[in-house]
Amino acid sequence: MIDRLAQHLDAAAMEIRTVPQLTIDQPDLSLDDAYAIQRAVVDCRIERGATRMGMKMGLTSLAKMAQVGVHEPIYGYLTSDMMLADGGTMVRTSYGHPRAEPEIAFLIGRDLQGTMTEAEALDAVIGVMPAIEVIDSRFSDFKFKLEDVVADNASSCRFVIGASATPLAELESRDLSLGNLGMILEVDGEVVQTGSSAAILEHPARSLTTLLKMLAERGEGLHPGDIVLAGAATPAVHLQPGQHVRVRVDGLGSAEMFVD
Ligand code: 0L1
Ligand code: MG
Repeated sequence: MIDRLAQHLDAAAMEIRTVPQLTIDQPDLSLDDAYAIQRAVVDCRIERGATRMGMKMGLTSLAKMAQVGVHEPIYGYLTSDMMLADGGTMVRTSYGHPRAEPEIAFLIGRDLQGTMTEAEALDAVIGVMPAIEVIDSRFSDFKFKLEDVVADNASSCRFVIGASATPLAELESRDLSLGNLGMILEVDGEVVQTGSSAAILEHPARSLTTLLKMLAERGEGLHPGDIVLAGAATPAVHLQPGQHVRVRVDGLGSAEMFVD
């Protein structure tokens, strides 16, 4: 069942079509099943030549939870075929119904696994970057239950990371707190969403330790060079061809992309 459902979701992504929620036909699908399907979906990408680049946390803010009606954080994998260079262009018609959201990303410097304090996790962070996450659900109308969206690799689609990683010590030396950085999402130069990094599980470091705890439950962890998207600070906005999208984060700079 796991492989069959993973291939079903992978084919939907490849063929740019939506499918009914898995939980309609499989009402007893467990969260463990869903994470196993997710892993198999990612393996399909890896078999096509993509490489693992890190992890994303999803549904880490009240605004995001309210937008989709699922009320607990989830994680997914980032792979090389999802990465878009800063200032790069994404083709709208290659995806079903993509949306963009403003995020903060961590660059991890050493192996991390298990339960730890936020200070311990941050000690392994080389730097912090502004990021855009583009999400795209394989389910019609972005409607899903927790198990569906986990199986669908947390709606992963594309991501853009800002050009430079700011060390945490540098932020502190400028009297900026990672836990309360202003975040703006702009489309065509107009501000369409504003938020704060405090919306990300109250502090992005909490998103990192929550991810590590969830990964440890499946015997996994983070590795040097991993990128971790901590989660969005605001609801996501629909993307249309011709748009220029930029995320600005206080003290971290910006990340931008174009939609063709
Ligand atoms: O990155 C996210 O917060 C997305 C998680 C999945 C829910 C959604 O598709 O918005
Ligand atoms: Mg996100």
